[in-house]
Amino acid sequence: MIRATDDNEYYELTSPTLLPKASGFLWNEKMMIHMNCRGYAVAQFMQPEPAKYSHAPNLEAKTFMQPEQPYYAHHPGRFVYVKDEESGEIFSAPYEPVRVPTDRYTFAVGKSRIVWRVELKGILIEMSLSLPKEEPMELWRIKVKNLSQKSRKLSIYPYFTVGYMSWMNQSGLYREDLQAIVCSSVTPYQKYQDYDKIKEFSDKTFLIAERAPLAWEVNQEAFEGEGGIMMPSAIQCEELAKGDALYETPTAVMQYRIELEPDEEEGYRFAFGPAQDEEQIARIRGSLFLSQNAAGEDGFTLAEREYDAYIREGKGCIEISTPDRDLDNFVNHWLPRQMYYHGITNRLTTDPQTRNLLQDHMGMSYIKPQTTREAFLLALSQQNASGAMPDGIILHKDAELKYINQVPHTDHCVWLPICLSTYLDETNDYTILEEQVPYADDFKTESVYEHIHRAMHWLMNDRDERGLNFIKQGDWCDPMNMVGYKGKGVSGWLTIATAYAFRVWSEICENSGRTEAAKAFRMAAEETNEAVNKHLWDGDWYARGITDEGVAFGISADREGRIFINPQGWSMLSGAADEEKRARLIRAVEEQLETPYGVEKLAPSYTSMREDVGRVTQKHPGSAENGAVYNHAAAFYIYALYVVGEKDRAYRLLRKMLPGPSLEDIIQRGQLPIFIPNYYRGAYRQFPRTAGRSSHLFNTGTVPWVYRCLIDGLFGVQGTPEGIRIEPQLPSDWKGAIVKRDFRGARLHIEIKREIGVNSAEVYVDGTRLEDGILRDVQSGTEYHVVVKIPE
Ligand code: CEZ
Repeated sequence: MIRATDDNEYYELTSPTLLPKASGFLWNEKMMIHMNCRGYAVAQFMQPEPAKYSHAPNLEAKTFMQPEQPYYAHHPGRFVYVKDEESGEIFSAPYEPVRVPTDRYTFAVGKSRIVWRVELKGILIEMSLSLPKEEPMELWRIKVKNLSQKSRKLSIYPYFTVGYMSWMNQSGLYREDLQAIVCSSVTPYQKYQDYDKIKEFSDKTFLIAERAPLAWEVNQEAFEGEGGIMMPSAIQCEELAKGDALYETPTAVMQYRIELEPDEEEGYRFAFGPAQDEEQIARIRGSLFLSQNAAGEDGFTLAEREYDAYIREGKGCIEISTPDRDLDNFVNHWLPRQMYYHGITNRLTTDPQTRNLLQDHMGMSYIKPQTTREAFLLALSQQNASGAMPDGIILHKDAELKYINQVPHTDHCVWLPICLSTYLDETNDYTILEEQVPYADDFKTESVYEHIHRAMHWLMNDRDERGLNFIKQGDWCDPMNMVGYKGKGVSGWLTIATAYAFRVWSEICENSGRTEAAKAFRMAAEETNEAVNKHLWDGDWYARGITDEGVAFGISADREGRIFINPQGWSMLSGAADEEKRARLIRAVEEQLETPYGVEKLAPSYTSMREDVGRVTQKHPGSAENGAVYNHAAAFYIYALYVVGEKDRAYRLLRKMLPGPSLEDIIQRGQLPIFIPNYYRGAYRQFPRTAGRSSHLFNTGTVPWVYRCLIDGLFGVQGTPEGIRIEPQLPSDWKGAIVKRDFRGARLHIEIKREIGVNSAEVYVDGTRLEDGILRDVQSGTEYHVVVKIPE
């Protein structure tokens, strides 16, 4: 039902109904498309703000990508209707809109291509989607094959939804000269000042066909008629009516009539996407279909090939072979891809939240560290001289500051040293600290070191008399907006995270020869930890915060929101929790937050508004920050478990981030193991029926933290200023593992194996034992053979 192909290039699902929301996604420099297994699609392109060319059937709200997207009969999608001209039977691929049960069905999600193979009544329909590398458009191949013993007369109707484009102006027609359906619209606006921007928009949607269709329809209502979307009247007629749309909802459907002998097949290719004008559409057509290179390859094939190469650039720096094949597949093939997506697209926003930009680029340290460097320098150039980081980083001169970035959150500074440390571990590029960068509100230029120093001091000062950090309208938890809006409330998590940031910064100072500063920040971390223990320890775990009215929350006295995961994990990172506290809080987490699907963000989930905590309590219990298995928070906790050497607990939770291995688990999650979603439903103890359900949202800060769990924790191959420390933390029931690690231009082939008589890990490099497990002076271009013997 669900399996990786032998070459691990694709992940396949063989039923359209088992996991009806299963999906895959593709992206390029300008767009993203999220395709579900039944043919529904959500696509966005940047101009520079996200925009659509295939819209919902009614006026759509503009919002960031949302979890648990509902699908419905008229949801935007890409489909092929098929009519048997002899029997009159009608069905569709991949499954929607007609929903005729298939004889055979495969939804295959690849890294640079999504393919469906659908067999029905002796006909095979194969649909395949790829993208070019730069341009926002979809490249579709559709193949029809006669699998039956007799010749067949068919009409096939590729159907690309265009939807409700605009209330000001929308229309569409077939252009013979372009061999394309062209739909036009004007993005609605009201201020004349916006006209200059609007007039440059790609407000047209095209469907270019390589082969001239017999007929077409461009009018959604005329197409559906009384038959409706499942059995459109236009398809029941002999030929589509070649209609147009005049301030009517447009659509793009074409008809091809074919006769196929047994085993005979026909192929069609289409390009679907946004354009500014007809000249551009003509150019696109010319380059894709009407010209060839010296090798006889046309633009379409070349674009597919270039795209594949582009996606392959997003390689990680480890390749693993462990007793857990699903983990291997995910880590070797899909996890770096998801990190790369974040680093390249910035989640399709022009003003990513500062913490997101920094963490997404922390992930890029493992793939393209040069990009990380640039992102950090850009972020710091938008810092205020007070040390404060803004809520969003502007990536484009015309970017609009989004709603969430108009809400003051106080955590952005902590991410600077934390994310930078990963970049330094990977590259050892301490020269970044000396790079001169301006401030947003001051003419002076200072080094990156000074910038972060100021950020650390900002955190040190933005505190109350107890030494606890103010939360204002949120911290890492965006919707925790009413704890401190009156100016007094503090964040327990942020205070703990600040202690950790000081600790990390102190190490960076030490490594760059700044001993005094290192000492000062080590002390600052200790003092902060003391304040944390004095004011936030609740007996068995740490409180999440203290409200404007001085009420501690996330404590045992609370009926809902008694325990939050973030303060617990981070207290292990910051060093606030000593061994005894650690044991207690780990037990509390296991008893109250752990579920078969991972560890929940808080529990019990709030069932009604708590006005001194904020809108997080208004989210549906078990969804998102209100007690889901919010994977980003779960990853922090797992990382912390590795840092304190809790390898079995860490792995148990890490494994739960992936659907499976049992079919039952995969069905409950509803998702293929090709990305980690931002959450699985939680509130397991309150609503077990829905617990485990995937949000299907692949935008998440989880992935770089999972990669850190693998590099710094599980496989123990973290960079240091001297070289690389080899210190694996395999779960007890693994006999061994093999890891290929690319590091600063060198390649390490590491074999980890249990051996009788070994008491603690022994590391051998090319036969010689390393006493402290650190391989020094790693030479670029060299291959190292490493053996790690660990106790039986
Ligand atoms: O966004 C994420 C943020 O992008 O939520 C995280 C936060 O750390 C990330 O920076 C935890 O709060 O506004 C909301 O209520 C939502 O919670 C979104 O902000 C949330 C979405 O899941 C993002 O896609």
